[in-house]
Amino acid sequence: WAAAADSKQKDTGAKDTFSPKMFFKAVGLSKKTPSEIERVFKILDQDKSGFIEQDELQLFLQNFSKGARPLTAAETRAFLLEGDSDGDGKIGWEEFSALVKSS
Ligand SMILES: *[C@@H]1O[C@H](CO)[C@@H](O)[C@H](O)[C@H]1NC(C)=O
Ligand SMILES: [Ca+2]
Repeated sequence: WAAAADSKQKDTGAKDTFSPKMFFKAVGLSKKTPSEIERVFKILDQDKSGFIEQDELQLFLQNFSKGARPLTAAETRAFLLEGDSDGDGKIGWEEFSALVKSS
C-alpha cells in the first residue's frame, strides 16, 4: 500500500489530480474483504466519530504512506463530492464502503 501511495504520488505529481477511485484501485482496497475495508475506515476516522470529515480526508494519504502530501483543498472537496452521497459534508461507513467497491 505504501508503495502504491508513493507511485501514485509520482504519477500524479501535478496538484489537484488525485482521484479516490483510482487510488483505492491502485492500493487494491476494492478487492479487500468488508472487514479489512472497515479496518481502514477506522484508521482514517481519527477521532472515531463514525465519519471521515474534511480534515481527516485531507490527511488520509499519510495513513497509507508516511510523508505523503496532504490533499489540496480542491482534491478534498472533489473526494467529498464523490463519496458523500447524502450531502452531509463527511463520509460515513456505508458511503466509504460504496466508494471503495465502485472503484
Ligand atoms: C493517520 O494519519 C494522521 C495524520 O497524519 C496521523 O495523525 C495518524 O497517526 C495516522 N494514523 C495511523 C493509524 O497511522
Ligand atoms: Ca471523524
